Amino acid sequence: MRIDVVSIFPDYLGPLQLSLVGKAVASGQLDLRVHDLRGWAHDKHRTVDDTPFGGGAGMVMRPDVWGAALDDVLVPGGTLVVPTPSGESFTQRVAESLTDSTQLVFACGRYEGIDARVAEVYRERGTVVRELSIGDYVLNGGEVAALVMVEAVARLLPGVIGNPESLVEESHGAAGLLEYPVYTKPASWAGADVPEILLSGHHARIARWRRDRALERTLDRRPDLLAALEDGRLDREDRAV
Ligand code: 6GU
Repeated sequence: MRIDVVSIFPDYLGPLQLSLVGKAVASGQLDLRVHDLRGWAHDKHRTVDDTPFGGGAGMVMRPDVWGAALDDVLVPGGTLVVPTPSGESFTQRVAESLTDSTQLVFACGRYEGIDARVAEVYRERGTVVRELSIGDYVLNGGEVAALVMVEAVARLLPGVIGNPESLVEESHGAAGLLEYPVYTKPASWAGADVPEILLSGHHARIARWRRDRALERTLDRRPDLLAALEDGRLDREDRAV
């Protein structure tokens, strides 16, 4: 997959050189390119923003500068991702859907955002445009949100995670539940013991215990996720929890 990130702060994307995503880039699994939006500004001050029509606080990013950048960076069939607090929720399902694209272009806005015609015009031209929010709070720009989304997508690409089984049981995975608690050695630490069942070797009972803890946790912390489970996703033993 190719991922392009366009920002006035390209250095913000530096962490993508580290850890698993960095390895995916180094191994060629991920073709990651970070661009400075100011390279497409056309005045000597390299202006990218202006005052909002209709008045109000702050500045808005100019569509002509963004248009020049996106025309150069988007390849046919590429998906335009616009991180914005007014977007649809970015979820694990959305991350999974983004892995179908051969190219993702992240357009990171600052200030009060990007002129609304940019998303509209690229949509009209047939580009898939996803305006996405990573949560109900406000960041200063799209860069940190782009970091979050690139990491969530990159770890789903084939070969990026060494053991793909670790993708199966995690929170927000296929079960629709939060993940059960996990433990490692030592079996006793600070007066706290690892639950005995996990030392028993009874695989079926361990699986049931983990499922029960996942259900309890989800009910306690994210009842909205339980309510959203499709019919038939809970078995009779689940209902007893
Ligand atoms: Cl995607 N961008 C900004 N600026 N703030 C956010 C966000 C995105 N998601 C949540 N808050």
